[in-house]
Amino acid sequence: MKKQKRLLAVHDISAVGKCSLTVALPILSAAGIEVSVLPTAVLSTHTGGFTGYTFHDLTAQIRPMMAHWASLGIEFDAIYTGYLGSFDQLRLMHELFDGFARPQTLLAVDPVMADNGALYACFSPDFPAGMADLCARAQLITPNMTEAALLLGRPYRPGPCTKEHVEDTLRALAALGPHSVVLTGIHLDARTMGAAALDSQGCVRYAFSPQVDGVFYGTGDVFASALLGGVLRGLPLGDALDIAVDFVYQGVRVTKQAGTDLRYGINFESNLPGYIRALQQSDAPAQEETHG
Ligand code: PXL
Repeated sequence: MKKQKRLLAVHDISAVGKCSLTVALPILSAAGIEVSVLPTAVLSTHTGGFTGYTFHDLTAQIRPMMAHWASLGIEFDAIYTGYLGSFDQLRLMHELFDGFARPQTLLAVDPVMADNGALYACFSPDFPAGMADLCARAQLITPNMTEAALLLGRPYRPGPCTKEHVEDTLRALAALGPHSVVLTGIHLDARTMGAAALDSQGCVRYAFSPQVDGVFYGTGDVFASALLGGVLRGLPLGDALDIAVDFVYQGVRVTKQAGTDLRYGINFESNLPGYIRALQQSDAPAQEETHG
């Protein structure tokens, strides 16, 4: 039996409205990854669509938790950061990487901070530059098109966009430092939605699904978690991309069909068995051999 990979997921806990940790935990667990958590804040709901939410910041807990793990010699095969609420938390992520990134540790940064052309209201205009410094240390980043524009200090161009624009953006993001870049929320035409990946060899891959109208909260977290599950199982980035795009699409499709309140997030749970099957079918033969 292969050694199980241990991942540290650094996100907030939004108690209601599936996103961040309440999404990362079940999806990465379904992928067979051991998930440890570093909660950055506790909110009664996520901040999109709900009003009057509570927010309890956990920044003061981060350094003591890291010190305890270091004292125990705890190691992680991957560190996956998502929504970070402040410059203090960005600085602490650098400390986390300094202390826990070994040469083989996968550092994945999802620079959650913006969508639909706008920075989330809770962030100051200089936050994207701080996030870009964290992205520079990652092996894999997963911005949407708005976050990509902010990381690069370029104007946001609403879609549909051209492949030239997508690939120029991918390469500019890779020039910041990460080995691999996955751009989400790409429309090349009005009927499809998808993502594009630039791998460490410089190859570009696209994956698309039909466009479903509506604002679907937490889909960025569902996507990044599903992608990372595939990458940590040893799949090529392009195969992990196909699986993650389809997984998000299936969740969005059944949620739209059900007609439920979209603020609660998408029903990804119904297709977790399909996600696991897709991962198993794509497992590299070389990896299978090591199981035997
Ligand atoms: O899904 C990203 C996210 C994570 N955490 C919180 C959020 C959001 C998006 O709105 O509000 C607290």
